[in-house]
Amino acid sequence: MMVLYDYWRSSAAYRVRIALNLKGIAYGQIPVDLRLGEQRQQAHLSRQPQGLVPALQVNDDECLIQSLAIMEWLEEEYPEPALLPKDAIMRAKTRSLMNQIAADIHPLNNLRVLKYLVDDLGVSEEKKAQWYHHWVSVGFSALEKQLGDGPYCMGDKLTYADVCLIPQVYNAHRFDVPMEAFPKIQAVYEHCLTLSAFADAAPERPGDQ
Ligand SMILES: N[C@@H](CCC(=O)N[C@@H](CS)C(=O)NCC(=O)O)C(=O)O
Repeated sequence: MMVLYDYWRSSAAYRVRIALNLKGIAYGQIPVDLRLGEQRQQAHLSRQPQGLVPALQVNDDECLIQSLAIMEWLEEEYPEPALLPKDAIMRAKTRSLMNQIAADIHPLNNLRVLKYLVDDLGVSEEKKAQWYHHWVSVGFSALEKQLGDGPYCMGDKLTYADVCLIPQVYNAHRFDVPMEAFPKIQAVYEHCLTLSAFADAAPERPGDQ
């Protein structure tokens, strides 16, 4: 069975949990507690040299890292249900949304970046929150313009763009980013959470509390 090195609140790990659920793949989970710094311990660095989660042990020999690379591998090895469109232009547009979230929004509000702002650069908690809100809002403003009538990012087909978006919106809610300016993003979020693959992967799952 595959094993996911995971942290419940990690949005990159949350992407992979959703993807595994959508593909119907059973997997085990080993927590790597980011708050305790376990991601920087040698045991984890030997599987993920960057000191980040997720990492997915796919067999006895191979442990894959980087959520988008893992998702692409899953798509190749488990093509059904397809989470990238067949049409090459639509596939490129889907990957564009994935990258806007995973490469342009998420890295700026990652734990280690926020920690560096506060611990090393002496930024106040208030300014840290301002930084977070600013970069998420810049990213969401652009995304909002690219979404249509839903219910998914790419219209009526669920894709990896949704798999990337939902954890980022969860994160934005957690940091109290006002969502009024992003009604399409919020609607996709609410719709996806009605699906068990998303709800079961959520950091706070229904029934947890
Ligand atoms: N591009 C990476 C990002 C991974 C990443 O940033 N993970 C975060 C959690 S969402 C992490 O492990 N942070 C630990 C830290 O900042 O110390 C991916 O998609 O896998």
